[in-house]
Amino acid sequence: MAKRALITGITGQDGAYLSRLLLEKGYEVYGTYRRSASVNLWRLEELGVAGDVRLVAFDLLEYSNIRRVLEKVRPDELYNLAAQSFVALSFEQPLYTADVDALGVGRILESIREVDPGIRFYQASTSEMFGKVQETPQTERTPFYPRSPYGVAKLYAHWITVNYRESYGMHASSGILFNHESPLRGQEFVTRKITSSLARIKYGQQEVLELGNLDAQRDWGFAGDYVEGMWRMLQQPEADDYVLATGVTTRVRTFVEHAAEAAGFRITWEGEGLEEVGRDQDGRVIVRVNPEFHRPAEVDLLLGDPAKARARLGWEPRVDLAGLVHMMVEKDLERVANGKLRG
Ligand code: NDP
Ligand code: GDR
Repeated sequence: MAKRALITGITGQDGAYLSRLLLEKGYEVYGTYRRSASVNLWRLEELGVAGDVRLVAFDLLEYSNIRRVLEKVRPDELYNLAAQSFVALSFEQPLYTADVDALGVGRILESIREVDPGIRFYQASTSEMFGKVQETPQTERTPFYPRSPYGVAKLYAHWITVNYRESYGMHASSGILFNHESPLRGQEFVTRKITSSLARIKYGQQEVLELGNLDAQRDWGFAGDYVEGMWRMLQQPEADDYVLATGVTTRVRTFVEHAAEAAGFRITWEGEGLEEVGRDQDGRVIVRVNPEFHRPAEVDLLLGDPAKARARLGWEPRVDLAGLVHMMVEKDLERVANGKLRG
């Protein structure tokens, strides 16, 4: 009999890639969406899987709803990808973020415990939990020091997952995933903001790309590779926690330079701090710093060590930064050319 998976947050970036992967593996895939005036299925549509997943209305804020969904779907595996995932917004909506990203996970775990403790559970933990640098590269044993309400909420979610595993013997794993991107990334995140803006600038639909901290360093991988790691975690005999990362870190400004080059621009930086601008080969300012995009507290450097995932799960990232940048820029150029820029 086909295995049944329930993916929360199926309308997001990772939900789309994981759906495709599980469908290819022969799973019956159920996915949760938030009921609203217009449900956002564009990512599932772009991957050609929108018609193959079964959608269920669900909200992490409502315990009774979560419990009924579990009773109805009775999944073998539950991947909790749903979250308020934008770090910058968490400074504006800290309590909402905690309710969804922290308590929401407690609600799911309680529901699993009551409905069927045999359901295998994946929690979408994050490198944001490392926050202020304690050591690099960061591993499963690096101390946490979150720097945003999002990171703090995700830390609760991480530990409550560990706690249910240890208290009730549940197969609950936490994937500590470093930033992973794709052409399906939301445009509020810096990589896609860069690639979509440069594509618009290229076609004369935007003048300047405005950014915040150009010196933040991130370990950026490809989302399609990372969902494979999520699935592998749930196939292990024992549940555990794993870092997924590439082991390479890059500054935001370097990402801008690579993306600009892929879009046909050559960037030269000029000025310092809030006055810094990036000019193209014709001397036109196409990148500018806007303090509005700086955060009250920043995570300066993320660099992960995926050795444990490599050794135990046989997991390797396949797409490197250059491949990722090209994939994203090419797709956004194509979308702008066709008048179909989404996300
Ligand atoms: P997205 O922001 O693209 O997707 C988030 C999903 O969560 C959307 O489907 C959204 O629905 C849903 N959602 C938000 N709030 C609620 C709620 N209250 N109830 C139910 N569903 C809700 O995130 P990603 O796909 O990039 O990330 C997936 C998960 O992995 C998230 O938990 C994120 O925090 C975590 N993560 C992501 C990393 C990354 O680099 N991408 C790295 C590490 C962790 P809607 O479409 O209705 O808004
Ligand atoms: P992050 O991703 O906060 O790491 O969280 P994001 O792409 O938002 O920021 C990365 C870095 O770029 C800097 N930055 C900007 N960021 C945005 N969004 N917009 C800008 O204009 C800008 N300018 C500079 C940021 O300050 C930051 O340092 C992502 C999310 O997917 C989380 O859900 C996930 O848990 C972590 O990655 C791992």
